[in-house]
Amino acid sequence: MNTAGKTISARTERIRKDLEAMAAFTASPGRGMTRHSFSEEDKKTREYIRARMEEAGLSTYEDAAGSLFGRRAGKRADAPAIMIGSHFDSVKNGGDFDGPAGVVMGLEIARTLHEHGVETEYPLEFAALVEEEGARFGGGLYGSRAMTGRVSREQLDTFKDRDGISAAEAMHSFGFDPDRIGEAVRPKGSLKAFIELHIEQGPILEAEGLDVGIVKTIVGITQQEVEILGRPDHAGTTPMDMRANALLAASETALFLDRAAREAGEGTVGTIGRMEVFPGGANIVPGRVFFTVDIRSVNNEKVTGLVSSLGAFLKEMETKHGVRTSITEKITVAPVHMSEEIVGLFTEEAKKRGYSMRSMQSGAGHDAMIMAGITDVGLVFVPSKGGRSHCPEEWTDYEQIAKGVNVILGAVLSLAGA
Ligand code: HGY
Ligand code: MN
Ligand code: MN
Repeated sequence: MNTAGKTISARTERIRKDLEAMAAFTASPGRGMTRHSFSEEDKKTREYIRARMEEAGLSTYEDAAGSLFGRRAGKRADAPAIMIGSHFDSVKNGGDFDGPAGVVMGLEIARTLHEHGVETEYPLEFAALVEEEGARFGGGLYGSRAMTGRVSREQLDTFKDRDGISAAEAMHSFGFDPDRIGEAVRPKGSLKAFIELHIEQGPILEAEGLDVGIVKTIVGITQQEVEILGRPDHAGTTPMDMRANALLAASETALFLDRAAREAGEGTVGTIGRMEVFPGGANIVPGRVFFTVDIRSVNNEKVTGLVSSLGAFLKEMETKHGVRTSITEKITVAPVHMSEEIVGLFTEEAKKRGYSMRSMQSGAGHDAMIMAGITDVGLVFVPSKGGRSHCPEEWTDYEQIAKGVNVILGAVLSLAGA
């Protein structure tokens, strides 16, 4: 979209500067990015982002859930806002781009509009969302779920980190009152759109040598937590046929999930990403095992079907191994389709700028899939080097990010009535 006849564009060096600065705020220097919500690293990152928002002329605020926003007024003060951004927390030992690339996209758009003195009809809100990964409290997509009324006050007490600190306690330590979580809900009609840029976290764009991916669908996701209770016994004196070995039941369940996901087809995936064995002694038969389950598919029936067959399998494990099992749902989101209008605007802008592109499905979850519950959403992917993500090797060239920013900038200028 031209502004007074000229096409305004992002500046790569500012994108690089922001991402390099934020990359320093990690709890695992030298071993990738570890930035849990409401941590020291969160605080440093949040303050860095807030400073850049204010430099870009935005008025900043934090909502009751702890997400940070920078607001840019539009000519129509009471018009619904266009929200632009992503999350700034990370997985453990993850990469520097998953989340922050989308937050920096927002900062760069805000700066570009500011320096060109662009006025829009609609107000804009640039978002830096917390706890999308759920790496600290489990479940995830927390900032967007809070805005859409999908975080209860009770969950803030029950969702705990590995040290037993609840989300409510962590929020409190950061100056947020968990009792006010309901105030984070965005009133119906208060948003015109939610637009996110994200790294692809997969191999397609790089393999096909494309500049941007325009996401049409995000897969359905469920994350569950399983506990298997057997009996801790002496590893030397307990005969093999007299054991209630929780790890054996857990191991057979892992093999079951892998097989069932492959057999489900349609790109369905099932993963056990975290497993903890207790009491964890070399000479003790495992009495308790905790593990996470992550199941995704573009076909929601595959997700629900896999969850129920997993539950049935756990019951079989109870009989076979003399253990007790429990399964707790942390989050479940159905597949989501992006706004056709916004997909069209992205496509048009990419064409105008001569960028190569393709439409895509996202196997990763994003805040956009939750925001789709209250407004139109759009999501642009930029390539991931080697398709890698959620690891220190995660990388996207800054010029590639700039192209994604330009595609969104053009769409925002159209949507916001510049
Ligand atoms: O798990 C996901 O897909 C995202 O990275 N939170
Ligand atoms: Mn992620
Ligand atoms: Mn992400």
